[in-house]
Amino acid sequence: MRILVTGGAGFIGSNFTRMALKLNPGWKVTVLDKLTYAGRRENLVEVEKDPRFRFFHGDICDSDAVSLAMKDCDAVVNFAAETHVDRSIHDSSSFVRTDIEGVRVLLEAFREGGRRMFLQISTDEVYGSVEHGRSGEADRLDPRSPYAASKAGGELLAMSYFSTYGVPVVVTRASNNYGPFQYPEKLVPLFVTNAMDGEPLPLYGDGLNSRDWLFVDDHCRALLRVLEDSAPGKVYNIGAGQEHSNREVTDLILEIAGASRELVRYIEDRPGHDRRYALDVSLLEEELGWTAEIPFRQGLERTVAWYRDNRGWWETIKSGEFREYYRSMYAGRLEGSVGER
Ligand code: NAD
Ligand code: TDX
Repeated sequence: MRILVTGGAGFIGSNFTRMALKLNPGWKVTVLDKLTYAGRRENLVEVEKDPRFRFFHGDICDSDAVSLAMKDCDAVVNFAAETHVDRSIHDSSSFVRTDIEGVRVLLEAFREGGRRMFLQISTDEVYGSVEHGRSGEADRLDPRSPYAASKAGGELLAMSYFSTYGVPVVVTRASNNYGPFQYPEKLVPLFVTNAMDGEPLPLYGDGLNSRDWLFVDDHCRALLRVLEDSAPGKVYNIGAGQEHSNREVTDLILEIAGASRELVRYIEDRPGHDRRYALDVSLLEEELGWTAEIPFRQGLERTVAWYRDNRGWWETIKSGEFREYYRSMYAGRLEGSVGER
């Protein structure tokens, strides 16, 4: 099988590419990536010399680039997206463009081919905030940030190609991922690297919003199961059932990294901040026999160890474009912040 992995130079896409090539000697992987601020060629250095791997630098909204990269591919796994909620609140234009229009361009090219599967990577954020219980695949979508709304648009468009043209689309909705190679704008890598540098850990609001944490390898294994055995038209939740408030995540990071609680700062909340996400993953477990294997503490220990061993990777990022992003996002709010409650 030759797979096109779009967004393969990002966090989950690069972990998936490495795992797919390692576990499937007969597979070939083509990556198409625009290399935005979040995409990095060095994330793929481990597979760079593998003859089964090839890389195209291009945009999923560019139909010529997409046709070229998709040539000879049996399946597409679309990770390519703008992915950070805070950035989408500041400016949603690139989110609508990549996360919806980009999906349309991919689907149009895919339709021509008689190919096996179009796997659209979506998110638990499409369900919106769930105060009680767990979201099931048939639940109503209620996206509440521009990021979540764009992702919902992308997956609904993909599913419409299944209903209308019989394109073999499958959608997966994963919970919050963490692990090696995550760009340090997201909670876990930001707090791990700030803790290592003795910088403040800026918790939004009361720090009691909670997420369902999934180690990236568990997510990638689930996606391989879906690629192998899912029927077209299916939607699967992917989560580990490991729910923790942001305060709990912060405490564990501080403990594992050996940093002081005095670094914790409570800052002004994210607008429209979803209180809780939690997924029912029984469909994936029952139909495809997948379960999450990595407990949260173990995954976080592996993550902290990776950031400790790969300081150069994140120091390069944090000294570039990121510096201005961080200043504009956090400087004012940190001025009015309070310490441990
Ligand atoms: P990321 O931001 O680390 O990587 C995104 C990648 O997409 C980057 O390599 C970037 O260069 C590329 N990209 C962006 N726009 C592009 C375009 N127009 N054309 C081609 N490439 C483009 O993201 P991630 O955390 O690895 O997320 C991957 C996918 O998984 C996304 O679709 C995201 O919505 C979804 N997801 C992420 C999480 C999470 O917790 N990180 C959870 C659920 C779902
Ligand atoms: O500085 C911070 N302080 C803070 O308290 C940051 C960056 C985050 N938070 C909070 C907000 C959330 O409650 O931590 C939680 C996690 O935040 P993010 O890492 O920004 O993730 P989230 O908004 O939950 O979205 C993530 O999971 C679903 C990914 O970014 C999405 O791409 C994915 O679809």
